[in-house]
Amino acid sequence: MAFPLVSTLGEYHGRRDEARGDPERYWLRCAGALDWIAQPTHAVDANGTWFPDGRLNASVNCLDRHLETHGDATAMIWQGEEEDDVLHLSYRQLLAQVCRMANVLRDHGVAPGDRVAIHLPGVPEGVIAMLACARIGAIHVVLFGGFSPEAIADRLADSGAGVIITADVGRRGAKRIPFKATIDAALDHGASLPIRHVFVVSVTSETIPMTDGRDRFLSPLLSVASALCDPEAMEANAPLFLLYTSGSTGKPKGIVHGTGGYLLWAAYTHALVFAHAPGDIFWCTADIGWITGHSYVVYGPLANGGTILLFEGMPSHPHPGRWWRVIEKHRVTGFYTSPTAIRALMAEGDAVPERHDLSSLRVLGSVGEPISQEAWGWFHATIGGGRCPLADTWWQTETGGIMISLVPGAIEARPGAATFPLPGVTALLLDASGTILEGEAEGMLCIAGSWPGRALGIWGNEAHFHATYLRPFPGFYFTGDGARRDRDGYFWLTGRVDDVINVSGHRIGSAEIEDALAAEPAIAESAAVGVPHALKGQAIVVFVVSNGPAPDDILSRVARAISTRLGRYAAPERVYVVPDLPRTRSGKIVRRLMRKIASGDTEGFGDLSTLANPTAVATLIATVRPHT
Ligand code: 6R9
Repeated sequence: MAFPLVSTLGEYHGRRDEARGDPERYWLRCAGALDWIAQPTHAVDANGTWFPDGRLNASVNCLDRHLETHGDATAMIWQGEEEDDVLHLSYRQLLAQVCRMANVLRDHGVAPGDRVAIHLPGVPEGVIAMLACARIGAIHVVLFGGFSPEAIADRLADSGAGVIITADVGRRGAKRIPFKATIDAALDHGASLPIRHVFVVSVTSETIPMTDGRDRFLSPLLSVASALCDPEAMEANAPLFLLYTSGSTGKPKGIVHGTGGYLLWAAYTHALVFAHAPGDIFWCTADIGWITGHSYVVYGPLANGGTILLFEGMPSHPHPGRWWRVIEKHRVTGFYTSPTAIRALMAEGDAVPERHDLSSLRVLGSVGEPISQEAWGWFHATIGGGRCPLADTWWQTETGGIMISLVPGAIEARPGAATFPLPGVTALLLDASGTILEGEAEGMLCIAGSWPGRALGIWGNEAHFHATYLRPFPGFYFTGDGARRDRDGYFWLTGRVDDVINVSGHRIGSAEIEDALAAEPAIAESAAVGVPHALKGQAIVVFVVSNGPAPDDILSRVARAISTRLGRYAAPERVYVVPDLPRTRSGKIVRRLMRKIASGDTEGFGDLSTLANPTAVATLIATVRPHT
């Protein structure tokens, strides 16, 4: 059975009303679209636990169950960095590879509930490793390729992973990214980490250092492993994966997603928003190290039996039309990417995509940050030929999948608006005092009630989940985002209202950067803020107060501290050395003021007399003005 269809406004209203009126019935019916080992008899219990008595296996839902109807259909097209490096894996072949990997893990002592870290470039083994973990009930922890060794060591320590799957190197154009060396450095850094095995995928034939007894190349192990592997019957609320993301506190959070509710949400939202149909070739450009890669490269489209496209390379290498070439060559039907990528590709000019046949495209999506009307218009007209619906999809790591989005055919688009909550999602706007705002309004975006994709919690810190998301506005899930609702009920996202900076769709907490700088002896204190940036959406601006006379190399020390502690992805755009940071009388740094000044907006500060040091503001303005 498939998900209830939504392709007209009437159907959208029908589903929305059903989900509201009788959620038990609606979600049990939707759950029928998955294959269960033990069918759930309840959708959600009083504690907000989804499908409490259901049992299933996510890899079976993504692979085995499609064999009967289309086992020889392509599950994955992999386009390598080199134009001629292409791999087509049928569902049958992908299942065999997943089983081999699962057997290697099992043979090395990986048991249900164990954490397996995955740190890989855009090779098929990334998807295979995730599904292999799912098959044996292990919890995967995919670590983004851009993390520094220290950032990786922190996440390995927090997750307690015993096994890592990595690659010798990653390919980025002519460059080689040292994946294995990064893991080695992370393990040197965290000498007490309980890592038993490091499995290495050979992307190239380069020789790399291997540690005896710990490191093994995967391919000889896979070639002798059985292609059959019994799937583990998992409880619906057994964790499927942890994924680290940044919040407004310094420590990244391991967001835990369960098996049943999460998988249902990934598949349901993929079917609805991308109007999934048999034969579709879906390309989500996200790295599997982000939630978008989990839900829309892997779980959603494979659970729905589609063909996924995985691309190893970069958008503009070796030529600016590389992505468009990939779409043309592989006849991609659904294309899901980020505003940052769209802005960069738009800047290359219309002649680039016009050289390619993009007529296979049927539906487009955008995710990760607010999309401007201009970028929306260009994507829709120049890439979608004006005929493909373009869904601006709002959601978060914590929500598991898309929450607010256009549904093709049902909702009329408005460029730059995420439009309406999907059936089953009740989105609200609250003011700072927690009062629900009605009609046309701007406020803090919250979600009432639960939905199947909601994260189970934060790894090792249940109370933190509650404090972060549920306590600010009791009774509601608080997203950390601001939004505006227009007269017709359309939602327009306005950006984070907390201290989270969104650089090219990557979440970075102000406190994470400030913590990294606290470790640098030359710096007494610092404040990091996000400012608008034409290509990245937001860029990081850091204010530092030096400890005594500022050393000449303070700027490079700032850069080094951040790239060592977090990774190059968090590099600041501008750094200012200032004598003092504005703070309240109770000692809190007022980032709001710094954000305004760093954005070049130096008027209308309101009453500064509540600051402990009001003169700091004039100094900041004088320091920043020549640069904005
Ligand atoms: C899926 C993902 C979540 C944060 C979220 C918001 C921003 C995501 C957006 C959007 C405006 C959209 N965000 N999609 N803002 N319009 N369509 O990106 O997850 O990495 O956890 O980031 O990204 O601020 O709160 P994640």
